[in-house]
Amino acid sequence: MVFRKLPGVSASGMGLRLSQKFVFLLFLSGLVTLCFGALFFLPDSVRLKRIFLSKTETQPATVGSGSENDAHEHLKRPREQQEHPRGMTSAKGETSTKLKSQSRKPQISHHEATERERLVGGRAQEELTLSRSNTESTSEKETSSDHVANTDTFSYKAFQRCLLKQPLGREHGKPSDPRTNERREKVKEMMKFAWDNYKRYAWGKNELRPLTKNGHIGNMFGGLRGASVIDSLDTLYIMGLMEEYNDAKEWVQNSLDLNSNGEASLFEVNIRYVGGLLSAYYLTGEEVFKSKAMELGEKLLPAFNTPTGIPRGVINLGSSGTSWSWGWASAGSSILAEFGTLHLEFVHLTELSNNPIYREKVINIRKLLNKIEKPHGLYPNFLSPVSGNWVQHHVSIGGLGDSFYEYLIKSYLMSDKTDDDAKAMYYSALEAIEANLVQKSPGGLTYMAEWRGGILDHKMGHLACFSGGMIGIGADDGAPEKRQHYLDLAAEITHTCHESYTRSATKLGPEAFRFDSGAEATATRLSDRYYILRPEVIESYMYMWRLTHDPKYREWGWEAVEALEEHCRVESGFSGIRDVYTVTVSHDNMQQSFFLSETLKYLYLLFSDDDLLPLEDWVFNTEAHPLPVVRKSCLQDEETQDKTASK
Ligand code: DMJ
Repeated sequence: MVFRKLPGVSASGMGLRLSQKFVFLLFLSGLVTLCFGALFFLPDSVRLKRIFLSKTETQPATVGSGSENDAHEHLKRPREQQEHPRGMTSAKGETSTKLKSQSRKPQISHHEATERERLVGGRAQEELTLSRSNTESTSEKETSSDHVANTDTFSYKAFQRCLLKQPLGREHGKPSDPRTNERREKVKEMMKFAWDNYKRYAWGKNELRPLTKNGHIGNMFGGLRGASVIDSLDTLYIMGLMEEYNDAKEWVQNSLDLNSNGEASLFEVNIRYVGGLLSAYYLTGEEVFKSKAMELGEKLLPAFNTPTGIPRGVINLGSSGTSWSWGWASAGSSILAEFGTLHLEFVHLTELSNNPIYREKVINIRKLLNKIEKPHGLYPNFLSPVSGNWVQHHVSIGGLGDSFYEYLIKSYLMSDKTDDDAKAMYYSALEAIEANLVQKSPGGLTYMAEWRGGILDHKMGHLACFSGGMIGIGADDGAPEKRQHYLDLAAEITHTCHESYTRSATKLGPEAFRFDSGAEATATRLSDRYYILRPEVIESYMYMWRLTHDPKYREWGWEAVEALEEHCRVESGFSGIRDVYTVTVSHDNMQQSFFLSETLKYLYLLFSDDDLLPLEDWVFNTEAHPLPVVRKSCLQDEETQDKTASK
């Protein structure tokens, strides 16, 4: 019928001229291709897409899946019988063979170790659009036999014997000074209050909305739930809130469903969920945390299927394993603070599974970053996962860059000081930062500016305030002539961040503060005035206290407690505020999960003795989840002894 209306076309179509037939066929085939192509752009949940595409998409590598039993079953199968991970390709990394044997004798007995049975736990990227780009494969194909867990399972007992000290100290870090103890008890009460309200109004959701008394899910975790539960496990445990900890554990056992099919931030899932579960496992020895961490870790692997092995920021947690770059990131790039903040957790995934793949993925990232040319020795925030080149020359120690630097020094510390590449990269990055970004304000405040292709932006984000603590913990391993200098620099930065708090009406710090147009550590833009219960300033107080025992850090921490109580505590939890410069506060109705995981934990540690989670044994991931130092040779010795004894 349609044809009849076209000039020169007969009703039957049989009378079409050859050229017209050709054009028509061309049009038809174009249409079919377009329809098929459109399937790729449908959400994974659409049935049509699953029918047409399910067989061809990438599958994650196998370590075991589903339940712990499944995982163990898988590990028992001989290598050649193991399923080939369909479509899974390797990063070009190589297994680190650098871990030197450095036997450090454990100072606690086996008995002491087992006796401590408990008493025995952002970036506002939500609601952002994602830009889809193709999931490429690395050229180097990985075979299943290259990356399977071997049958030696991790020995928790051997791990405990390799710790230098008891994780919770002799009296769970109780300070002898009664006033400090009272302050510590206050922080514990805040945690209980935050937790109880979360449990009452938002149980199983990701965060509590304390004003509207309901839960928030958001879209950062790809459909995973319970971010506040996972982020709280270790905080509850170290505070001795055992009833609450047991509720959290039970929730993980019975309700943490990892079979979601949504788009998640690789970074956020790693630091909160993987980090939180790993930490809970190492502190308690509960197998459920380990098996959930392993199951989740496996789901993150397809994000690394790019030509360079640099992962994309967003990953589908379902079987498709597709990954994307954030829509707001320049030209499909990956973000330094995201792909650079996987190392600690991934090393532990390898430790626990005996599967080298996790370590290889992050070593590959490290190698690429080490090799690539860096402007003035600096690491820009955006990198193409396709070409492996920088996409923009924006450098920041705050958002987008921050935890990459943190993970360099912490990787070194967590390796029992054997990871020399991490060490070298950290100290040369720090040198470049000092030479290019560290500034002194007219009023004498030391700060870290941001760098945009050589032009300085005299702004420091709240996020950048973690750097006081970072530079502090790295001071001792710097060149001998630089050690005191690093400690001084750490103290100066921490002082500046404290100033950003004291210069506000609420005594809480803004999201970003500036040092231009007459400003000194104050926000000059309305949009920078908010405080969302972030931990970084308090985190630096905690580290600086441990390093110097200067009482001012505990005083500053207490000022923050008072301000949080006065301005952020509401009837049903804690909330962020929209403007730190006015005491008639407007609340943002969100109790962030990192408030329970980081802010309150760091405060509690600040008022505890140093033997609660001693820094000789524990390294905190960027979400404040403690991960143990890996003492390779000690672990091997202990495991061999166990095997000999059991024969
Ligand atoms: C946390 O999720 C982590 O500390 C991360 O590194 C940065 N942002 C938040 C807290 O501010």
